[in-house]
Amino acid sequence: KAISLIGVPTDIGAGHRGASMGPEALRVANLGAKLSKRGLDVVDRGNLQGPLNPWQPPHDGYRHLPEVLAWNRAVHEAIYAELKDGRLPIMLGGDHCLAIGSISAVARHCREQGKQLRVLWLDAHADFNTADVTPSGNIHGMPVACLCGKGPQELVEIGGHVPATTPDVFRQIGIRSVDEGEKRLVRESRVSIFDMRHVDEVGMKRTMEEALSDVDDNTHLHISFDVDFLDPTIAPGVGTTVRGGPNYREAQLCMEMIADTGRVGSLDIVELNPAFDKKNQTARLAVDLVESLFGKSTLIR
Ligand code: DIR
Ligand code: MN
Ligand code: MN
Ligand code: MN
Repeated sequence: KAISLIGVPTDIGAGHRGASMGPEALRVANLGAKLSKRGLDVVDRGNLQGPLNPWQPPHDGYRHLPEVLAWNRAVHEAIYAELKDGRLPIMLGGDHCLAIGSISAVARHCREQGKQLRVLWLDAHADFNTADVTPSGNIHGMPVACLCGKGPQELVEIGGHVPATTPDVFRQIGIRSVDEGEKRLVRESRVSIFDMRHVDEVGMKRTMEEALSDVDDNTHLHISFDVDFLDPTIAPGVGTTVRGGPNYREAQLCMEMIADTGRVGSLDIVELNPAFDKKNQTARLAVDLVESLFGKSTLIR
């Protein structure tokens, strides 16, 4: 399988500066070489370009909306072009607002190809805020809502088709921080959430069996991997840590079970923030987990 790495060096949607350094941290942790070693044909396309972070307060409930739009337009075009070329894009973020561009591109591709789209949203947060309920105005807390048609018109329309996706394509795993007003929105949207209480009660194995239960031969799996999904004791290099996330073994099992489906079609690695990290350990952990997502196992390959 041919893989394209696409760096998107921006923290435009985040509440802390530094996710803009994520793409280079993943390269320094040898992401490309480790995937090549697994027999994959990997090309690093370099970085997309976009506006600098002006670090302004919110306007009408959104921080940096014009800049978020510019970056996401670039992401949409780049990811769509790779998929059209038959390649598997890995977006190296950057903050999670960029999933609006990447997933709208994947959804457009799936519509054209008649594929069933499933998005595995690995995150501590539901990212379902809107301007009315956001506590921060940070658009990295809003991508799932935007993709489902709840958000500023420019962002909601980014892939041409409105809404880009519907809530039923999402399977959210690892969730343990949902804001006050966001709780009602996720309940009303009926997006499928396997929160940390669920993982505690039934274990990661059954959680993943449930989350992957309707994956079939016609499914395109998109993985949106917010690194704050992981417990902060193993992954300190993110801006918004939330205690009580999956440990190393649970995260490995999650990735291995996704790999076993053989249906991974695209991936975002987002919210990695080297300014909070120590010796790039969180980037190295993310690379280790992505190797498992692409089939690395203890006894076979
Ligand atoms: C919080 C933080 N829910 C917000 N969100 C995220 O500001 O909307 N942090 N996604 O990574
Ligand atoms: Mn997120
Ligand atoms: Mn998060
Ligand atoms: Mn943040």
